[in-house]
Amino acid sequence: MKVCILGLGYIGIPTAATIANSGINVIGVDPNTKIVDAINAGKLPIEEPGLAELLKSVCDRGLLKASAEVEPADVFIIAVPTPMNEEKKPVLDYVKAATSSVASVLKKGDIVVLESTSPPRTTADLMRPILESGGLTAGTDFYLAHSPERVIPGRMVEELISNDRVIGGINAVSAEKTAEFYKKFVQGEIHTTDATTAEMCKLLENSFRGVNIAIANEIAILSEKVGVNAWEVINLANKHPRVNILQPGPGVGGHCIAIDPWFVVSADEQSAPLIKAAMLLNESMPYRQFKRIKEILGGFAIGGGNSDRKKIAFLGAAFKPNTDDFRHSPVIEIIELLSDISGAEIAVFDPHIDSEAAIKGLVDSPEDAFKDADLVCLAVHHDEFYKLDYHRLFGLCRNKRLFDMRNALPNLQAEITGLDYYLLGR
Ligand code: SAJ
Repeated sequence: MKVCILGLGYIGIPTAATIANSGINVIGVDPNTKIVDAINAGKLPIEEPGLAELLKSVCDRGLLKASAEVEPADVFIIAVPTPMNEEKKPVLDYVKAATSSVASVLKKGDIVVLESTSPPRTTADLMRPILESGGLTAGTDFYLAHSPERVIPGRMVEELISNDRVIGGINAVSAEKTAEFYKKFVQGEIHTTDATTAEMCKLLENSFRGVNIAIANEIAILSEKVGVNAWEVINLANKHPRVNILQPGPGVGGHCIAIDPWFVVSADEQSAPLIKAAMLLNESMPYRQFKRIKEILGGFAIGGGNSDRKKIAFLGAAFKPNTDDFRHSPVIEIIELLSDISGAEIAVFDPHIDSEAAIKGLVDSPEDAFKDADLVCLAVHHDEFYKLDYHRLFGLCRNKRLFDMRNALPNLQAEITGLDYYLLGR
């Protein structure tokens, strides 16, 4: 058996390595030759625990190779990006291009699976005609399905095997054939359904999470007005056996929870007012933190002289803890607001992000961030940030102020003399 995976990103690479590790020959395809060369050299272009070792092992065993060109195979998995445009509409150009590549080498008996998170009816209405353009019929000559992934960055290698999978076929035999393939490397339960139900299932998983985070953020906004601690309110509410409210934060980043629910809204805006309102609320959080920072620092001298310029340090810029991924990071949005409007000096320290990354003010050490700072913002609760020597570091600041956006360091207010401690949600 040979498997061809189109799209070597945060999902394509772990999926290719996991399938190859089950003894199947895999070819990974990506137009980005830098990624192709890195994979063929057994080098991982992304950060993910355990994946570098797995990738090297399957490359050394000759089970995985990468190419810029699609090749004939028995199973094709499309795991290309499905971003959103400025109007919050899905962009399916990469799915169309990958599907056309597959159509050029498709033969009888092949299985084609879309893994990319896509609007409802993408598999049945967009992909099927492209794949049938060579004269083969989907569902009989070849099999077509959608199988969304649910892995969480940081646990991808483990979850790709252990998570249950939903597999939706354009007909029953497509679902069955695709399920048989996934059973070769998935230990979780396989749930079969139709392709559009599988698409909706994925979108609603992330919409549910987005709405849950939105209510946590709304509780934070309310708590700041009412004068209670949102983290305590939520913690106590969650003692109820049937309540599970997630955590507030400076915004929702990444390319999943920040985007997928908009695919539901774009399917029929009138039918999704709650999801739309939740997404807009989450998107308001970065600006709210920018305003809070301005309040804490008593406003900013717009373009003022050196004595007025404030230095603001950020601990973390990634979109979530313990990852190097800063795509759609709300912290980046806050930094851009500060840089554009306030003329503040910004320093950002994030141990997970490569020092060459295009982030304004990125510094190599916590000392460089804390030195002469007027305010330190704990923006991402990376594990490393629970172990810093804050007594020494705050001694480097011009003013000892901490804005804790993640309720990560509440104990510091009692431990560090003269520290002004501010908390998102209080
Ligand atoms: N966030 C909060 N509060 C929370 C949890 C998260 O503000 O309580 C923020 C995070 O800081 C981050 C964003 O939301 O900015 C997204 O975080 P996440 O923990 O949801 O991480 P993702 O987007 O990498 O993973 C989600 C997961 N979906 C669900 O849990 C339903 C994952 O299982 C999916 O595979 C992934 O989306 C995806 O690729 O769809």
